[in-house]
Amino acid sequence: MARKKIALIGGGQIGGVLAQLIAQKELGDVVLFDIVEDMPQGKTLDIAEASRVDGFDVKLKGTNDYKDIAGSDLVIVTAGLPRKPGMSRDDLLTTNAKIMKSVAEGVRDNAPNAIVIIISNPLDAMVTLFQKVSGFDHAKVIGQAGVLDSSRFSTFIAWELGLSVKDINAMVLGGHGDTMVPLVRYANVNGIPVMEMLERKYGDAAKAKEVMDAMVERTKMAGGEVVKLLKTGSAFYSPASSAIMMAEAIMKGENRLMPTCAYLKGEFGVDGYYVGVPAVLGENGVEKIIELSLNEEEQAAMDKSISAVKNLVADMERLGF
Ligand code: TXD
Repeated sequence: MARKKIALIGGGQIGGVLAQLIAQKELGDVVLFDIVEDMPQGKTLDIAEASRVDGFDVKLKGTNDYKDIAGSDLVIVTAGLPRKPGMSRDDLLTTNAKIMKSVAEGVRDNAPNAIVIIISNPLDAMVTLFQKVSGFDHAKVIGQAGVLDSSRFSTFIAWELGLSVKDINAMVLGGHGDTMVPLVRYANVNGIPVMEMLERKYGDAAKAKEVMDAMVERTKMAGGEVVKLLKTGSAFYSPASSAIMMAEAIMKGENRLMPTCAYLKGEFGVDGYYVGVPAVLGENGVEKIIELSLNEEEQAAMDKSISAVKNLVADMERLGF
């Protein structure tokens, strides 16, 4: 089997961890691209020099030239700037949209057959823009948010129940913002509903609901919680790990079901927008979108989140993208 090639566009905090994880898992050869000179070359050299110790054997190349991504099977994009003090949301949207446009052109012209995972924020808008500029098949351009949001939710549930996180299954859908939708009813411990476990623990349905509400709230604010502690920059280990789970499903054709920012053509009552939904990821990118039956409350939360995504995309279009 020919060796896979994975290009990482953006060699900052997340890009660096992505390169290390891909190498350690031997998912493919890595090209780390950034506009900052020497930095991606330095990071890939550093990671390569751990290969003897870690026992991996892949090629790693740092570059400032898009030509080096030619032939990539997968591209993961983290290029973009975080919000700085005094910067409005529109300012950030304009800055990152400009960056994403140039990235989409670079990838389109040099790696036209790649499947693409976008991580840059504001996520739902950046995925939309990348697809529009590249013209790539919708199923081959996706965004990472839900895997991380779900992992955060699962972590909090595991801590609360005093159980291994390995047995927790929980999903967060919708846009990657404050309106995201943690699906409480579907959250389970190896099939047993989490709410049932909480009610057993507290012997009181109202208290169980209160505890769950707090975990839902913490999940929605989890990105900000990390930002506040780090002081500079945002979460990078967990976003990188989450994108790797998606990358692995695609590279290995695993057909794994995970919450993915995917393009909807009528599913969940949405037509023509990228939204976080359960999707099957395999060798062609999105193989299938799984439509869940949502109750009234869940559908209302989903509708709210979808309209936040629509507003974000409208803002981006208003700014000329
Ligand atoms: O789950 C999620 N989707 C997210 C997303 C969780 C956390 C953070 N999320 C977002 O990912 C975050 O808001 C940022 O938009 C991206 C990347 O986060 P990271 O922490 O890696 O940011 P860095 O360290 O600032 O790295 C960004 C790199 C940096 O090295 C820049 O030089 C580079 O992007 N950059 C570019 N690369 C290529 N091309 C262009 N034009 C470019 N401009 C900047």
